[in-house]
Amino acid sequence: MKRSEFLKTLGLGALGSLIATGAEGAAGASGDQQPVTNYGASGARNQQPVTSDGAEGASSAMSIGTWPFAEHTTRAALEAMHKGSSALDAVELGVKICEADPRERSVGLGGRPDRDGRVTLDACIMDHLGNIGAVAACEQVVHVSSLARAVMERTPHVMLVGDGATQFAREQGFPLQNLLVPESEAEWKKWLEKAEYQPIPNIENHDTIGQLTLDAEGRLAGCCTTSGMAFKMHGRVGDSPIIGAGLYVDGEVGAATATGHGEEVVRTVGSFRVVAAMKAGKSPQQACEDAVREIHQLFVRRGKPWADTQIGFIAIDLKGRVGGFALRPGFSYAVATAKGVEVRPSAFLLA
Ligand code: SD4
Repeated sequence: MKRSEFLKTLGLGALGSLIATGAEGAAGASGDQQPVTNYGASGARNQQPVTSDGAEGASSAMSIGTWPFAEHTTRAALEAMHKGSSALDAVELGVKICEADPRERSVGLGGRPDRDGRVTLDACIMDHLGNIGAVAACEQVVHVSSLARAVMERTPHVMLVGDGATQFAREQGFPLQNLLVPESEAEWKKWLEKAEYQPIPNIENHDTIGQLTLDAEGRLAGCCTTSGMAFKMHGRVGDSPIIGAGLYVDGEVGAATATGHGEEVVRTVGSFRVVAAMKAGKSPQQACEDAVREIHQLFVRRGKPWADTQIGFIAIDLKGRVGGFALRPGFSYAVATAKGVEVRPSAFLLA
């Protein structure tokens, strides 16, 4: 199956067509694809932060999360905070819904396997005080977000990987189970037919959940959890469990999280970059846009193609302002406030 057809089968028809018409690889090293900030098909700036002045959210709980499935996870987090949960408890509760859902094939149970057919999960969690925990390349544990939190709260360390993470999970009473569902196994077997053994990022394989919460007491928290890039090399770790890359929270400023091609986000310490920009006075929206532009500029400087790549950031600040921005079309994120829950198509840099 051609890549463009594969994309279509995954519901990314427009992207498949784009690639089919030769857009794939058309830009990149030559730098002939100029960045144009896109705010929607009309070209109008249709992606505004929840408020431009930060009036909303200053004293009420809210949550944002990557991709449409965050509609449910942010709603759950918000409801939990309305009942008194802390931002940290709420963000964990939210992402666990996604981890437990076998239909979400990029997070937790049902996540797509690596090229050896093994489902390995990455996650990290951070609170407003700079407490952090992470697990990477962890097998057999559905709720790696909770395991990351256990690393944060019950060990002297900040990250456990591979067998060590699973061993810790066992010791802590986490149930161990097979995470490979038949649908993911079938997809992997299909992939094996061609088995392109290059670690090429497959934009069709995105969908990590990064979620951020702000509670009524002004505490921020964030969590990022994923099965990583589908059919990655065994042992590969992306940005999602790396504090500063896939997630960063500064309790005095704001928080950011990333999705997409993890290698590029690690290279640029993406989420920290977004929070640092907010600390320097940028709005969450401006900070996300700056980070994506800087990533794009680095692609150009390195002479690397970006046509096959997707990267998205979302951010929130202490005023309750939010932002989201992506390199390419197709990214969306959910925003849950007292006014309701809304899934927003993200603005993007390159058509
Ligand atoms: C990774 N950032 O492992 C993750 C994958 C992802 O949208 O977010 N895809 O690189």
